[in-house]
Amino acid sequence: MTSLQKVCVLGQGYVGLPTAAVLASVGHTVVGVDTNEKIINMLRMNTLHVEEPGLQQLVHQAVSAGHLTFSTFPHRADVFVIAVPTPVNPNRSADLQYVESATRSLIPVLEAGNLVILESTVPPRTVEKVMLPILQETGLAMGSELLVAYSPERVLPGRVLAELVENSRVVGGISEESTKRAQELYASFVKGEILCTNVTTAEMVKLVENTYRDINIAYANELAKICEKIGINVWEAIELANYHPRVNVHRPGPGVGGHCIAVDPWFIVDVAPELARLVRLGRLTNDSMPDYVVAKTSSMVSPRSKIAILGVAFKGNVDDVRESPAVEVIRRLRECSYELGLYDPYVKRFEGSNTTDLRKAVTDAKLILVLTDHSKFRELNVVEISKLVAVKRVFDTRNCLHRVSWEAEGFEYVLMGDGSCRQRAATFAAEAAASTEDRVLPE
Ligand code: SAJ
Repeated sequence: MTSLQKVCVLGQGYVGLPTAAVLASVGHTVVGVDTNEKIINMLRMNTLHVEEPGLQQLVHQAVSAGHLTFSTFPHRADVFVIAVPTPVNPNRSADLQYVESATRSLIPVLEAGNLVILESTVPPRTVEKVMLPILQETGLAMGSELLVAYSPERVLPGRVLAELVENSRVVGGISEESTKRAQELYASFVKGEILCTNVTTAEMVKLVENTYRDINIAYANELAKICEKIGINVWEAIELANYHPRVNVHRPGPGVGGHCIAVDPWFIVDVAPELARLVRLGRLTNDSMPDYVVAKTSSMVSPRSKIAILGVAFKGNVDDVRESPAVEVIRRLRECSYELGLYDPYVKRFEGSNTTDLRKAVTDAKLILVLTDHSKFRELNVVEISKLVAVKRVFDTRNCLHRVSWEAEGFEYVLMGDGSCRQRAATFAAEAAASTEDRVLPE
């Protein structure tokens, strides 16, 4: 067990705030730092800007126990954890301005023996090329007097507190001492394994994970298009393939959203554009899915008709719309002059309008278009919806509704990636012909 430390966590977003709270909950003295004064003032009044199960209570407890305070600038400490955003520039290179400014803000407070850990997702060699030149301004010897490490956050929104503690953690320092000290800090709250490597490998590991997922989803999306073309159901094909002990094909959908998987692969492209061909193709394939959904939707319902959209969030059971493929589909359908009714029980408001009124969204709709796999959609009152819509037709891009209930109410159920309806009809016709021949031939 490591000794209790004074820790400054820079960036109080969906990773920084939970990390600060968890560190404080095991007894470290933590200052949560954010340059956004509004956020800090809210946190001081115990109002959280991040919605995450259990977080409100954990922050409240840590603050009440005197282990967690908030500030707009870093204080002297033993350890500094940087968890700031790393968006992607319009030209798809990484925007490292927040990593740079957070690192720079440490210069006045750093002392010999301190440890600086970066957790933000970054292109490989960011610590070496971007942070170290700034940190050298302290005059401290890098890796011996000032310890520096990288450890990627790998938590899933909605499960952040559990995953912060339970997931394995990768830690890579610029020196052995840096790695060791960072490992000790994480060992104070991580129950999963702590895996040590060098700093640049640790940076790459995070990108390897999210890009694996992006390419896998791109493969599923490509399969969906192919299966539609050849008349089979991609969901069934993937499910059966996944029975193989070494196969795990992901799920097709209207595209990949969120601030991680839709962004991180570009950081690999950033460092080796000429080599990252598959990575780029995966990204482009997933980015093409909203177009595909819009084209299929347009073939089902004519412009100026009303479409009810179920789901605006980038994935199921979250209220986050960042990079959401649903937002892209909505934008394009509006451009094509469709009237849209939006329903999302998590997002609640989108572009200034209420999205919690299901009745309003589906009334007079000629199509129900499902774009997010919220679990709540399986419990929808189909009987009531069937009385409100103008045409009983559903296009499910996520395979997340209870198909039988919708078909029982007379809905035509179109599942993205399922070309089997056409094929089934052809199979029945062929079977009928074959059975006639069977009867005729022996005689
Ligand atoms: N999606 C599919 N098909 C699938 C799985 C996901 O279309 O089979 C879509 C989702 O609907 C969503 C997008 O992909 O639009 C991303 O969702 P996600 O659940 O795959 O990932 P995130 O962005 O919520 O979180 C990921 C996680 N990384 C991995 O699972 C490898 C998380 O552990 C990381 O901490 C997080 O990125 C991050 O911060 O990088």
